Order: sequence, then structure tokens, then C-alpha cells
Amino acid sequence: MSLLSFERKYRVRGGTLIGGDLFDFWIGPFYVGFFGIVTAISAILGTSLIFYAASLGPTWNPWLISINPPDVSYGLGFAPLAEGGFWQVITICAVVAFVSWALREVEICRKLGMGYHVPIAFSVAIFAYVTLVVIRPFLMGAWGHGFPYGIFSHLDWVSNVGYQYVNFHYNPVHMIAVTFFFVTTFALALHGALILSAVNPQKGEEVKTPEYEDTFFRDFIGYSVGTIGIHRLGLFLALSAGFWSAICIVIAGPLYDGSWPELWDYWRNMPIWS
Ligand code: 07D
Ligand code: 07D
Ligand code: U10
Repeated sequence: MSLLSFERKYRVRGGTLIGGDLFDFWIGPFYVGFFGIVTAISAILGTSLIFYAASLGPTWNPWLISINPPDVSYGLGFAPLAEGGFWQVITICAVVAFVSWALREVEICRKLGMGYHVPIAFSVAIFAYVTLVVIRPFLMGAWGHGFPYGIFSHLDWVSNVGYQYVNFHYNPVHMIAVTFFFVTTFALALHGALILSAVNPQKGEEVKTPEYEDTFFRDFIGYSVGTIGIHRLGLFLALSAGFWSAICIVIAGPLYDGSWPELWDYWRNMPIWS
């Protein structure tokens, strides 16, 4: 079935979580739905506020624009717009936009009768973001602990927060997250390479079946995880990377406030080494 006739077949009403038939339509290629409207409104509002707050700032250089959170002295209260209030409203817009984007994915899954794997995966990214700008600042008692919205300024934040704990690489959960990121790219490279080697042969050669893919890894490392298995594994690895990232930053401050290298002193000082 060609893509267009498939679309005609599935583009029918139903599956919405909210709003019934009201927003159950498409604009060009985009499914709208109640959550499409909410995403569009909150994304446009948030983006406009970024532009407005930038217009009050010192620069239009896109690398240097920065919308900063309030000073920590404001604690968990609202700050005046120009003193971090913009950051607070933009953060609300962003959380609403991301969550409604995920719910729009859910509605599309329901329409197609598919699993909810994509919205679940996106939820982990949202969880990491919410950890950075809501959960951790809340646990530390001030919105000022969120990261600023600017291209270079958010890099400064990562570096400054990293050095605040002396050497962030010694955060054991950061190690786990980094390792999951590395494994994810390794697994994707292996998978992309294996699929292309089987289904994109030289001219005149035949496309190979999944048995060839299985056999390659059995010959090579004695075991094949299988054709569905590699996708389960890939999803698990990638979501673990995002999940442990959120954990590594939420423990830095609320749970452990010292130097990460010192955390390992007990290990370095074990008598067994001397
Ligand atoms: C390829 C999917 C497409 C998405 C893209 C990003 C915007 C922002 C808005 C100027 C992989 C679209 C960008 C809408 C423009 C304004 C106001 C995803 C792909 C192309 N970062 N970060 C970047 C965000 C954090 C860090 C680039 C967002 C944390 C480091 C881009 C968030 C920490 C480096 C960007 C976020 C952190 C970057 C490329 C939110 C820890 C880089 C992103 C909402 C996670 C790299 C100059 C990319 C860079 C980079 C966006 C959060 C660290 C501007 C939207 C606070 C160390 N980040 N980031 O490709 O070149 O992602 O920076 O949480 O080196 Mg960042
Ligand atoms: C937060 C993004 C969420 C995005 C969303 C979607 C739009 C729409 C529209 C394109 C989590 C946004 C969508 C805006 C766009 C269109 C149309 C993803 C998020 C919801 N570190 N470190 C991490 C490494 C060092 C430090 C994570 C490596 C130093 C701090 C990851 C190295 C010091 C923090 C990681 C390294 C330091 C981190 C980031 C190497 C600095 C965090 C990934 C090789 C001196 C952050 C939750 C992530 C974190 C984080 C990797 C070095 C500090 C594991 C590989 C030693 C303070 N670091 N790091 O979290 O955990 O993605 O955040 O040196 O806060 Mg680190
Ligand atoms: C996978 C796969 C597989 C495939 C695949 C894929 C994974 C089995 C079968 C998919 C993978 C790819 C295609 C590869 C490339 C992908 C990446 C590298 C990931 C990163 C992606 C991007 C960078 C692209 C991001 C683009 C986006 C998000 C689209 C932007 C869309 C909009 C702005 C419209 C949003 C629609 C909404 C909100 C619904 C409602 C619609 C309307 C109300 C009408 C339209 C309204 C507007 C345009 C205004 C909205 C404004 C917004 C949101 C903000 C803008 C603000 C301003 C101030 C202008 O496994 O194999 O193959 O293909």
C-alpha cells in the first residue's frame, strides 16, 4: 500500500484522549488534536517571551542571548519579570509544551493502534529537563539553581556546576550515564552497519535475510541478541543514558554537597592497597 493510500485509510476520527472530535484533524502533514493546539500555543508563547526578554537584554548575538533564572535570594518565590520572572514563565511554557507534545504522540499511537514506546522515550528526556529546572532547584530551595536559557550561558552553567563539585567525572552516577551514552552510540553503529551490510548489497548481489545477521554475530562473538532484541536493547540503553543523567545531577547538591573526588577517599585509603 502506498503511503498516501495508507494515510487515507488511517486518517479517521477517534483515539483522542481529550477534546473528542473537536481538534481531531490534520493541517498538511501534521496531526493537530487538543495537545497540538496546546503545544502550539505554549511553544509560541514561550518563544515570543524569549525574544521579548532578549530585546530587553544587552545583545542580539544568538550565541550570547541568555534568559537567566532569578537570584537564589528569591528562593522558591516568584521573581519580577526582568529579574528571572521571564525565565520562570518560559520554564512553565516549556514544560507544558513538552508534556503536550508527548501526549500528542500518545494520541497518534492510539489512532494507529501502536505501542506507546515513543512517548515513553520522550518522557525520559522531559524527566531529565524537569529534573534540571524544577526538581533539583526545588530540593535546593531556590529556582536560581536552574540553568539559564542561552547557547553559551547554559554551557557556562554546566561547567560551573561541574567544578563546584571539584571534578564531576568522579560522580559515580555521571560515570554510569556517560557509559550508557557511549554504549548507545556503539550499539547504534553496530546495528546500522549490520543492517546496511545485509540489505544494501553490491549491484547484482542478493539482499540477505535476518539469518545472515544472526549468523554474523554468532560466528563473531558466539551469540546474537536477535532482530527485535537489538531494538529493545537500543531503547533500554538510550533511556538509561537519559535516566541516569537525571539521577547524577539530582544527587549533586540535594544528596551530596562535597567534592566528588573525595567521595572515593574511602576506597583509596583501604589498607589492602598498602
Ligand atoms: C540533534 C535533536 C534536534 C534538537 C536541536 C536543539 C534549541 C535551542 C534556543 C537560543 C541533540 C534545538 C535547540 C531549540 C535554541 C535558544 C534560546 C538533539 C537533536 C538541534 N540543551 N548542551 C546544545 C539544549 C542542557 C550541553 C546544542 C536544549 C543541559 C553541552 C543545542 C536543552 C546540559 C552542549 C542545545 C538543553 C546541556 C550542549 C545541541 C533543554 C546537560 C554542547 C543539542 C531544553 C544536558 C552543544 C552550544 C543537540 C552545543 C549543546 C539545546 C539542556 C549541555 C543548542 C534545548 C542544561 C555540553 N544544547 N544542555 O544536538 O553545541 O541535542 O552547545 O534541556 O556542546 Mg544543551
Ligand atoms: C536535559 C534535554 C531535554 C530535552 C527536551 C526537548 C526542544 C524543541 C525544537 C528542534 C539530558 C527539548 C526540545 C527545545 C526543539 C526543534 C524544532 C537531556 C536533556 C525535553 N559529561 N555534566 C551530563 C558528559 C563533564 C556536568 C549528561 C561527558 C565535566 C553537569 C551526560 C563528558 C563537567 C551536568 C554528560 C562530561 C560536567 C552534566 C548530559 C566528557 C563540567 C548535568 C546529557 C567526555 C566541567 C548533565 C541531566 C543529559 C545532566 C550532565 C556527559 C564532562 C558537568 C551524562 C560525555 C567533567 C553539571 N554530562 N560534565 O543529561 O546529568 O541529557 O543533566 O567529558 O547537569 Mg557531564
Ligand atoms: C525513525 C525510525 C524509522 C523511520 C523514521 C524515523 C526514528 C523504522 C520508517 C524518524 C527519523 C528521522 C526522520 C531521522 C531524522 C530525525 C532526527 C535527526 C531527530 C531530530 C529531528 C529534528 C531536528 C526535526 C524537528 C522538527 C520538528 C519537531 C517539526 C517542527 C514542527 C512544527 C513546528 C509544527 C508542530 C505541530 C504541531 C504543534 C501540531 C499542531 C499544528 C498546528 C496547530 C498547525 C501548524 C502550526 C505551526 C507551524 C505553528 C507552531 C509553532 C511552534 C511549535 C513553535 C514555533 C515558534 C515561532 C515563534 C515561529 O526508526 O524506521 O522510518 O522515519
